[in-house]
Amino acid sequence: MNNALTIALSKGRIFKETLPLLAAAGIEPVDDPETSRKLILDTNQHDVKLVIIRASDVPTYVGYGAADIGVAGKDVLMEHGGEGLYEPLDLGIARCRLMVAGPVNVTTEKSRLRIATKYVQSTRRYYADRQEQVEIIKLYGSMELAPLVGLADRIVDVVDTGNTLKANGLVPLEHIADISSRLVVNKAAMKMKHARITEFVAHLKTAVAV
Ligand code: PRT
Ligand code: MG
Repeated sequence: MNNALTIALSKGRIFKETLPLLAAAGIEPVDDPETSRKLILDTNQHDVKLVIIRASDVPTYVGYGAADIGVAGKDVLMEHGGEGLYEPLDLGIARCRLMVAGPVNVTTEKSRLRIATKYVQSTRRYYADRQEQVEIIKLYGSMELAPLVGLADRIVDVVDTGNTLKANGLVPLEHIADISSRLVVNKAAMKMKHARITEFVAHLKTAVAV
């Protein structure tokens, strides 16, 4: 029986904050993704591999079963929709807030605001719930620039310290959701490798609790 585990992670804050949790489950990567160019990292366990991918691709890899398990921000999961995924555990890491932000001291009288964001689905849902008509402009990054050059009236982005908003003359205006990273598991893998995955989840749950 194939009981090997492939775990999908993104570089940067998620990788860094997931490392101690993996260590609690007895898993330690052999290479550091920040210095290695490898996209598949071996670990101290011969049948556990880490695949290093873009944060927004994690639900796709896990949903299709190319990875059994992954770690993804709730912001990313809300956009993806969660098809083919279980979300058994809030890891409480990479915390931030999904917010509407805009320029200081600007009162917009427009009937239809333009909102720049990479979070199109969450933005659409947020304004639909409030029955506000907005025009959504999809961007892939540097959302803070959009209001500065007249591309949009507001942005929807994740905010941690708020320093990036501040540095660009923007302020947080409305809170949409609290965000943290979640463990996601492929639904078929959960059946096929049930004992192994439940044991792994239990180790992480204990590590998160401390
Ligand atoms: O970079 P890439 O395009 O590959 O993907 P990504 O930006 O989604 O990945 P990454 O690694 O930057 O973020 C992964 C996850 O971390 C996100 O999906 C969030 O769930 C979570 N997270 C937590 C954050 C932040 N905090 C955060 N501050 N993601 C992004 N940011 C950005 C923020 O938008 C701002 O531009 O970091 C910048 C600094 O934030 P401030 O508020 O501290 O200035
Ligand atoms: Mg980033």
